[in-house]
Amino acid sequence: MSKRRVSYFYDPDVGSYTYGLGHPMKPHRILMAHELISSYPPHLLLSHPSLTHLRPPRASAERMTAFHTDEYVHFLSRVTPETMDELTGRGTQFLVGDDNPAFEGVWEFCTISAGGSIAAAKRINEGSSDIAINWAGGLHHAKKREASGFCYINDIVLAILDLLRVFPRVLYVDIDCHHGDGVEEAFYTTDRVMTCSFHKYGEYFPGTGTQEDRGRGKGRGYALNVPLKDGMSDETFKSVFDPVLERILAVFRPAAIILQCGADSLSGDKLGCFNLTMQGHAHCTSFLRKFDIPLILLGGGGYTVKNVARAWCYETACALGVQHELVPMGEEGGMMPWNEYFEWFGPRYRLEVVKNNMEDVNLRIADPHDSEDTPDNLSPRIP
Ligand code: V1P
Ligand code: CA
Ligand code: ZN
Repeated sequence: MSKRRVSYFYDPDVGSYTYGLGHPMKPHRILMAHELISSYPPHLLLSHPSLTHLRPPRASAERMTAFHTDEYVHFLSRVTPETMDELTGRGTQFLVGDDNPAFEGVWEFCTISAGGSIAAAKRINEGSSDIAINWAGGLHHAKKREASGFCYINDIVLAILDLLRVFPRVLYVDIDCHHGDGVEEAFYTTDRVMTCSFHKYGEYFPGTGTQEDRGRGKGRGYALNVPLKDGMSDETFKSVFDPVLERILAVFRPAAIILQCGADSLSGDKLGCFNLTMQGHAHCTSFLRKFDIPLILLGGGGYTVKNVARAWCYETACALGVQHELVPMGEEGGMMPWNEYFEWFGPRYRLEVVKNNMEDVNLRIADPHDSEDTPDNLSPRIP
């Protein structure tokens, strides 16, 4: 496998923010992933000759208004837990419900997350990297004037807008268990960005992303949704992902790709309902890497934090093409070096996310008495 110049963006402050007690989103998982990456012999990952380890500049309010309204960005830059009620009109504007608390440092957290994705796009635009990674990004639900689903600033939309200054066509692929609604909506009417989200659909947040939603106007056919059911296995996922992406790459011919690697599609996730192993999830990174098209890897969801750290560490290795140094070829997992969070990875202390015995409902044979039970969702239409 040929070499790729990889940029890895990490801000050492990111893990210190907290959405609050009882909230499933834990920025600390990004620090855990970083510590795990750092625990491998340096020449393998962090000091690999093809990897540049960078601390991204924080995104400015002005950069954020490339997508978000001035009013919303101004609000976010000022809101604190104390001023929340007054600034949101008692919770009716900007931040809605318990999903998006005005936690201490929310603005700084947004500048770190967005700063990493903007810096990643810059490296790709300059041609100084083939793959750029920001595990603090991937916050795909944020809307133009509103936070949604734990996402305040849509770092992905900001990165795509930057890529469009240089590249004629950008592909966005989203393997988070949730629908990438914010990114889809932002580019719904353009033929320069194709969005493709794989997600659980049916009584599941945010409720959008049917196969029928395909884009509008000039953008018709440039939004693709693959609605899925519970228990998605590596084999079923690959059997859908590979042909869909092969076809998109052949027909749309993107000049740059963003892969949102939401880790809530892994087996055992606290909010997710799929059954992917670490390798099944990382297959998407390795698959897209093969095509030698500039690639940005972003984070996203992921609520069983030890597995998020495992997957993003392994996917950093996939970007470098050294994953078999961490997990021997054909094996389910590999030994994990001692690290700051070693005890979190017990009882096996291995770099692995194993599948469980849940049923893969995507494979259930269509029952003529149950209209919900059709295998249609496994054959998406591609323009
Ligand atoms: O289901 C909802 C809303 C709350 N109801 C009124 C509907 N929210 C979900 C949000 C999931 C966000 C996923 C984000 C991502 O795609 C990208 C980072 O992964 C939700 C859930 C849930 N089980 O779906 N919110 C919460 N759980 C929650 C639980 C405790 C405290 C705060 C939020
Ligand atoms: Ca998705
Ligand atoms: Zn998610």
